[in-house]
Amino acid sequence: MRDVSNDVTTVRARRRVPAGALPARMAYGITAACAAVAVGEAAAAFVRPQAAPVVAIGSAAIDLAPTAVKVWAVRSFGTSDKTVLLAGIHATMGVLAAALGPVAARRRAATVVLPTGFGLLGAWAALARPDAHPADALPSALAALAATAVLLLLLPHRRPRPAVRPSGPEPQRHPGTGATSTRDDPPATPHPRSGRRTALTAGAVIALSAGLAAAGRHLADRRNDVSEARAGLTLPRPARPLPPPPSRAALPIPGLAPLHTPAGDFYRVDTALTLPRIDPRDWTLRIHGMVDRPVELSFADLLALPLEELDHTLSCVSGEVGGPYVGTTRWLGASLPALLRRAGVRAGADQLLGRSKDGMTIGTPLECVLDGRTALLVVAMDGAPLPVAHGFPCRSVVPGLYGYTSATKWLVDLEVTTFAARDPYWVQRGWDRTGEVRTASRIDVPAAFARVRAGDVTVAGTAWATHRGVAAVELRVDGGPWQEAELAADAGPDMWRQWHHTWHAAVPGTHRLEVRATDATGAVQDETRRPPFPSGATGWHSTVVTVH
Ligand SMILES: Nc1nc2c(c(=O)[nH]1)N[C@H]1C(S)=C(S)[C@@H](COP(=O)(O)O)O[C@H]1N2
Ligand SMILES: [Mo]
Repeated sequence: MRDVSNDVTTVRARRRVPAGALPARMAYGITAACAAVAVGEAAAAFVRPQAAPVVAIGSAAIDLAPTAVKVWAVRSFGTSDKTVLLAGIHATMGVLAAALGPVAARRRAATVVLPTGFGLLGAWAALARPDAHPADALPSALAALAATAVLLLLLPHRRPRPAVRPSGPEPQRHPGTGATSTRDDPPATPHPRSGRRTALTAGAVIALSAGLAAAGRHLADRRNDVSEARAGLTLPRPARPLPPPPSRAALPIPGLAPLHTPAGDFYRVDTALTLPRIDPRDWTLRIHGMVDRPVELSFADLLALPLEELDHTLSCVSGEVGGPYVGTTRWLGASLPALLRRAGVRAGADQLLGRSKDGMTIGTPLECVLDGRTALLVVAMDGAPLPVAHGFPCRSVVPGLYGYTSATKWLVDLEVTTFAARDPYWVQRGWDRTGEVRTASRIDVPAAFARVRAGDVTVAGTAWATHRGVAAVELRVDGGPWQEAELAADAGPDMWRQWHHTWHAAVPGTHRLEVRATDATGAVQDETRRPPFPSGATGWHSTVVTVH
């Protein structure tokens, strides 16, 4: 017969093995999470990058986030919003995994249940993507299996409890919390396995995971690399080349945003956590819906069409007054209205719905596309094929509208439809259907909070009322009378317009400069301060400078 007291001693002796067990178990939970993420990434390299569990969960979070959160994220983190989101997901997983370790050590079922929960969440998120296919669930499933396997490998195994509970001291309760201390309520009787050996195993798992994740990323990049295809593209010459803008459209004032934004500096706003990489040889565009003759184009077909150039200022509805989400470039593309005429738009249609490779939908009022403005299926900006981040190989551009209602990147499908039948992505989230660009103006020089010497001070900036054009810009100091600024030469209504003004700054101290523009219809820029949601920010940009 077993000696009960002896048994207790054995248990006590074994309890010393996982000394500092809690931190170790937390670390093992995190190790399991690392393995899961790595396996998920590696598997996604074979399926597709968007199917990696963390990316899929992040994309779902972007789609589900309330508008207020999205606006806040764009405002607070700008173009780094996606990095911040992914970091947040990894951090959350780290915390959950650290909790998982100790729980799984106590409750064996947790080694299966919790990773399965994570796997189901990832699989659901991956399958909920608009362009999902069943294999997208695979990386999450394998990730969950990896987590379970690692937990089983690292955590102490529970042994059958002795039939008679040893009559040891009563478990102590921590004062106030009611929680029982782990020391007195051992969840599991660990194998007499050396803590050091387990730690080594965990280290090996982490090293393997890092290697696997790096290999997965490398493979995914190689499998999805379109840089060669992009570099190998020869752009046809435009059938209707645009003359260069008048030289006096660009003012030589240091600190003023250049008339044409270099492609590398062009703002980027989209919901894509992984950039869609489309080989132009695999690209097709379907034009269908309420048309007489649906059209399907290959990329070669597109390049064979007469291409046009357009100097145009693209801006984002999420931009704050005076903010940076605006840029000007020379686009090259095929005429969108010409293609729509070829397809034959049926009566009653009022929306052109663009769909991107990653399932984004952007709806443009059809009348804006067909009213004579230069609406393009763009293949190049700034003299080179579209960068991947800006929609390679093809995007739409319709002057006069914010990007979210006109500028579908990675465009693969155009449906002629009605607003009654379909709400595009942003409209479903409460944003305005039309997205007409509001008149805006910005002071670039002097920079905010600059210190300037008393005397003549150059004030300069830019103003845009895209597609209507800018007729006047005025400036005032400390709420005084409005003074007309001098406009640079007009480079067309679809472009922003630079302006400058000489301010006789006589009085030392802090001064507030304000700007407002008037568009070519004679409407003065709206003074009311409104946030970007739901139809674009309004209000006058102001800046504070100190004269000394
Ligand atoms: N596929 C896709 N296209 C998109 C978006 C997106 O999220 N996905 N964002 C739109 C928005 S809100 C803007 S302002 C412009 C920005 O274009 P850019 O990133 O080239 O500056 O792209 C538009 N096209
Ligand atoms: Mo936007």
